[in-house]
Amino acid sequence: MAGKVRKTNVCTEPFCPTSIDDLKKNILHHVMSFQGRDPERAGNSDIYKALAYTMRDIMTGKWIETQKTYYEKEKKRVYYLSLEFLIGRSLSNAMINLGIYNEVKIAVEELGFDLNDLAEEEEDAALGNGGLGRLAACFMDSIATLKIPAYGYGIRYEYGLFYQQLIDGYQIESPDNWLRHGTPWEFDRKLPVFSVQFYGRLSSYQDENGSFRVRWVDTEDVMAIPCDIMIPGYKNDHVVNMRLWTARASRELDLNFFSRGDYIGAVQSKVSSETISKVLYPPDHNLAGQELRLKQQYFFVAATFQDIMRRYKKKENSNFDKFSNRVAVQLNDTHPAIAIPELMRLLLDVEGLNWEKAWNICTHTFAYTNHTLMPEALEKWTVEMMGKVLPRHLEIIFEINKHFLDLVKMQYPGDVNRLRAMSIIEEGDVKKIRMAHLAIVGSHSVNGVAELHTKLLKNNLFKSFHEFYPGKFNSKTNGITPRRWLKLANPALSTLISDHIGSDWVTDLDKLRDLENFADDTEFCKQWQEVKLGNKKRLASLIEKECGIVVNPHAMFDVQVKRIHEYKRQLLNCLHVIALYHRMLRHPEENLVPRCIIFAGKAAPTYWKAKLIVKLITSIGEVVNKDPRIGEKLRVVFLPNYNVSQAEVIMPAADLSEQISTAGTEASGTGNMKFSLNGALTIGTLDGANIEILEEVGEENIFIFGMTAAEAEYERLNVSRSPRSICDENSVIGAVMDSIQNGSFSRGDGEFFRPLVDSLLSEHDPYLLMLDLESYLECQGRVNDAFLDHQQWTRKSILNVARMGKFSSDRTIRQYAEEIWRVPVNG
Ligand code: HBZ
Ligand code: IMP
Repeated sequence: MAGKVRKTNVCTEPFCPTSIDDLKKNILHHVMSFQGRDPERAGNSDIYKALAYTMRDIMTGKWIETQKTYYEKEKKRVYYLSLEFLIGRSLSNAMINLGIYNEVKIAVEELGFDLNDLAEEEEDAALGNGGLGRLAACFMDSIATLKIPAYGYGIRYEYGLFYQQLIDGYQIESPDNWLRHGTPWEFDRKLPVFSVQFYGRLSSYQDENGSFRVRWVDTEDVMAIPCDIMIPGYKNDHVVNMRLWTARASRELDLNFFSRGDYIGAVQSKVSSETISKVLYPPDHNLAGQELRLKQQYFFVAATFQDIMRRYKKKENSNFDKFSNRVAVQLNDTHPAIAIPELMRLLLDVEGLNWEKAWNICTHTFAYTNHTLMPEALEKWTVEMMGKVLPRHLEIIFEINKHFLDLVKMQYPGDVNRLRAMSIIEEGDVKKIRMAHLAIVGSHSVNGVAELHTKLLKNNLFKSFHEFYPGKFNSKTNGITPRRWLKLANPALSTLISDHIGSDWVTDLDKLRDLENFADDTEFCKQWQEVKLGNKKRLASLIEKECGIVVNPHAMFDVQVKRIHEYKRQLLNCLHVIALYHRMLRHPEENLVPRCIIFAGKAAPTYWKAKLIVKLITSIGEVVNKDPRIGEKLRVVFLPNYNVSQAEVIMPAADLSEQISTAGTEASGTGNMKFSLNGALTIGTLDGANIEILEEVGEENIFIFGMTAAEAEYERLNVSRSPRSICDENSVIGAVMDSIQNGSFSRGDGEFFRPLVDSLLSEHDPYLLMLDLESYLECQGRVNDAFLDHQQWTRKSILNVARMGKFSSDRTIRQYAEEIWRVPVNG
C-alpha cells in the first residue's frame, strides 16, 4: 500500500494567494518551473498558462475539501451524465467564481500584460453541439454554486464541435483540434482506470444456488482513463468534479497480433480502440447506423458506473439496499440511456441480485430529461447492431420490455395497438430499440425543459406513457448561469447594475427586480444606453475583423444566433431581410430604423438544406451590403464559427433577439434567456420558454407573433391557406419570393435556391413559414416603430433584465435537487 503523508507533517491548508504580490509570484513561479521559460521573455501564451495553473492551485485545495465532505457526511451524490459539455473558456470564469477577478487583473497588469489578451489565448472547450451541451455546462456552475454533492460525467473528446469557415459563402468544416497545445484545466489522472467490454458472446452457467446466470465473454476491451476538470462554485469554496473519460487500448499493442506476426494489425487495433473518444458527433438524421456513436455512449456509461460502484462500495460494500438513497443519476437526453441495462447487468450478473430487486434499484436511481419533441430526432438503435456490440444489454432490454409490456397488457387487455406503440422495440423490416421508451420505463422521473414542452410530451409524444405512469412526468424550465451570461460576458452592465442595487443578484437573480425602480430614471437610462453602445462597438470590431464588414453601432442590432435548422426558421428571418431591402429601395424617404442583421450558427455537416440556408444568408449579404442605394441603412452579417466565446460578445450587444421557431418545435431555447438578461428585446413565437419569458416581462416588453402550437398542429392537418395563395395575395411577399426565384441572390441562377423555395411553397411544409410570414412582417414593423422611441425602448430593455430572475439555472437546479434528486441545497 502506498505511504500516506501524516497530517501533522504537512500544511494541508488550501493554497490561496489572494494578495497581488502572491499572485504575481505564483504566476512567475509557474512560468519558470512548469514551462521552463525565462519570465522576462514570457509572452501572452506563457502567462495565460501560468495564470491558469495558479487558478488551478487555488481550486485544488477547495476541491479536496469538498470531496472529503461528501464522504464525511455520507451524502447522497448526484451524477449528471451527459455526452456533451459545452464549456467554452474557463479562465475568466474561474477568476470570477473564486472572487479574485480584480486582484488578478491588477497582478497581470503589473506584470505588463492585458487580461483580455491573456483570456483570448484560451481555446474554447467545445465538447457539445448547442443548447443541450451548454445547458449541462450552466448546470455544473449552478450545482457548484448551490453546493450540491454532484459530479458531471462525459467524454474527453480530442476533437470538439467542428470549426466552421465560410468560403465563398458556403460552410466548410474543419477539425477542432482544441488540445493542440494541451489544456491547463484538467488533471490527467492515472487512476482509476476501468476496462470496458464490447462485442463477444454470452455463456450461461449455474451458480452455487442452482440459478442460471450469464457471463459476457470473449469481449474486446478498451480502457477508460479519467481526466478531471474542476468546476468552482461562486465564492463558496465548493469545487465540483467533472470527470471526462479518454479511451486507451487495453494493452499498448495487442499481443495476439504479434503472435501471428501481424504488427500492422496490432497498431490498427490500438488505433481503433482509441477512436472512441476521438470526436464529438454532430446531430445526424442517421445515427442508427453509427456503431462508433453507440460505442461512445456505452464506453462512458460503463466507465462511469464502475466509478459509481467503487465509491458506493467504499461505505456500503455489496449491500445495495441503500443504493438509490446514495446515488441519483440524471440522464441528459437518451444519449446515456444505455446506463439502464448497464446497471441491471452489474446488479444481476456481477452482484448476483435478482431481477425484482435490481429493477427496483434502477427505477429509483434514474431520471431522464428529454430535449426534443421532434419524432425524427429521437434516438433508435437497430437490434442487430445492439446485439453485435452489446449482446448482454440487448438481452436485458428485451427482458425489461417483456416485464413492461406484461404490465401494460394487464391495464389494457387486448389493446395491441397500444402495446405496439409503447413497446421499447419498434417492429418493422429493421427492428429498432427506442431509447426514449427505455429511458421512460427505467426512470422514476421524466422531465421536459419548459412548460409548453412538458405539456406536449404529456399530451402528444409520450401520451400513452403519461397515462400509464401518472406523476412520472414533470417540467423543469431551463435556465442559464448569471455568472457567465451577465457578470462575465457583460462587465459594464454588471457594474452599472451592482452600483444601483448591490451585487446579490449574482446568486439570487430575482434581486434584479429592484431595477424596475430605475426604469424611468433619466440618468440611469442614459448610462444603460451607453453600456449597450459600448457593447455594440465591441461586437462591431469583431464583425469587422471576422467578416471585413463595417457596421454602424447606432443601427439596431437584430440578431439570430443558434444552430441552423429548418425548425428554427432562419429562412423566415431571410424573408424579412429581403422585404426590408425592397422597401428601403422603393421608399427611401420612409423612416425606417437602420438595421444590422446578424446571423451565426453551425449547420450539421450532413444537413444539406441547412447549409443551403447558410449560403442564402451570405448571398443576401453580398447583394445588400454592396448596394450603394442602401448606404448604411441595412447590413447582413454572418459571423463564422459561432461558439461560447463569440456568444459572450454577441449577447450583450444585441438590441433584438430573434426566437422565431414554429410554435411547438423548440423544446425550450436558452439563447432567448441570454439575450433578455443582457437587455435585448425578443421578437418571438409562442414556443418553448418564450412563453414563460412573455409571462415574466409582460406583453408590452416583448414582440410576439404567429400561430400557437395548437394552431400550428391544426394547420398541418387542415391546410387552411396555401403558401402559393399567400404569395399571390400579398404583393410584398410575392416580390420577396420572385427575387429569390429570379436569381437576384444567385447571380441570375433562378434554380440555385430552388429547394428552399420549394419547401416554402409546399403545402406540406412542416414548419409553416409562409403561414407565419405576414404576422412576422407586421411584428417587425412594430419593432421598427418601437426602436424609433429610444427612451421607451431603453425602458423595455431595463424591464427585461429586471424580470429575468426566473431564468437563472440556480432556480432550475434547485428544482431538480428538491423534486427529482432529493438532495439538500447548500447543505
Ligand atoms: O436542448 C436543445 C433544444 O433544441 C433546445 O430547445 C433546448 O433549450 C436545449 C436545452 O434543453 N437540444 C439540443 O441542443 N440537442 C442537441 O444538441 C443534440 C445533440 C446530439 C443529438 C441530438 C441533439 O444527437
Ligand atoms: P473519489 O471519490 O474516490 O473519486 O475521490 C475523490 C477525493 O475524495 C479523493 O482525492 C479524496 O480527497 C477524497 N476521498 C476519497 N475517499 C475518501 C474517504 O473515504 N474519506 C474521505 N475522503 C475521501
